[in-house]
Amino acid sequence: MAVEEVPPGHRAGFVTVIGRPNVGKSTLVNAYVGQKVAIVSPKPQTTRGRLLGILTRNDAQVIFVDTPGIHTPKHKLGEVMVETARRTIPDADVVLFMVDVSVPPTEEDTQIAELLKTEPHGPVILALNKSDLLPPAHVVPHTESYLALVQPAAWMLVSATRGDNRDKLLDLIIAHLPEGPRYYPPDEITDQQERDIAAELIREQALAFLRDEVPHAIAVQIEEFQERSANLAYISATIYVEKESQKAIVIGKDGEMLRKIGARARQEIEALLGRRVYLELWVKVRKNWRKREADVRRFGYVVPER
Ligand SMILES: Nc1nc2c(ncn2[C@@H]2O[C@H](COP(=O)(O)OP(=O)(O)OP(=O)(O)O)[C@@H](O)[C@H]2O)c(=O)[nH]1
Ligand SMILES: [Mg+2]
Repeated sequence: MAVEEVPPGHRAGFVTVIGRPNVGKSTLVNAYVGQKVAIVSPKPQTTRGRLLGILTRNDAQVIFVDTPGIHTPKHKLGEVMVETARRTIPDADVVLFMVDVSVPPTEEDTQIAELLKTEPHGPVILALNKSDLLPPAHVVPHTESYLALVQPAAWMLVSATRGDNRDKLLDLIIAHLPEGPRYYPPDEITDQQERDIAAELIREQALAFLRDEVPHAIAVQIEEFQERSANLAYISATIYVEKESQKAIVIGKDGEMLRKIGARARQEIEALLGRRVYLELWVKVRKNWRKREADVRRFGYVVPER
């Protein structure tokens, strides 16, 4: 690949976004990239793998590494997720540690701060997210509690959804990146294939419509992805669950739930691909797959190689 011309002083590097589940890591990465590269939901443990969101400007290329929320795992899938997140730390030029500042630090935040003491890492920037939900009386005590946990190179109160301080945080991140040329062509926004994002968009709708443990027990596999014509793609996918009872819930009465998930997912995939999509969904049981190493791997959840 030819080295692209960049202006003098150009900065580039990898920024791993770590934090406990549900603090808004994927929301922030999507906002910076300007497109949905990572799915988002109000439920914890949405992101399951490492994925890139690439922001290219004239003066900088920031490669955000979105990671699964760090938590105490309860099954093999959880172990792979947490290990995946941990592994990104030593390779990053900047660690963006994100917390939910609207609440005080939790046990998981403390665990992550401990993790940062053992893993070698570059400068840490603390993103105090969800500042829009922070009651004024709590601004100082919450901020101080988080600053006591980790001594960051810099920190910022931010709202990923409302946009407050998002640009300032980005300037701070870029200021901590090394000078150098781009790693990726300027039009590249992620490392994922279209079919991988399509599978994630189906899982996102399952997370949106289903309750309790059911959405967490889901894995989505694309069976077929065909271009039927210049403006129509045919996609067939299987939604795997862990129990017969979950299968019944995902399908719903007279197939109503599956139709709802499919209709919304189809719209999202059409927006991604920029063409019409014919989406066919199937539901199958793979008993306790999250506990079985071979199944977890089969569904594509593997700790990435260095
Ligand atoms: N009020 C408010 N909500 C936010 C903000 N940022 C994210 N959220 C919401 O928080 C929820 C979780 O967001 P995600 O981006 O999926 O969180 P995550 O950290 O990637 O979660 P995991 O992938 O599970 O680790 C979603 O409902 C978001 O809309 C924010 O700044 N303010
Ligand atoms: Mg996420």
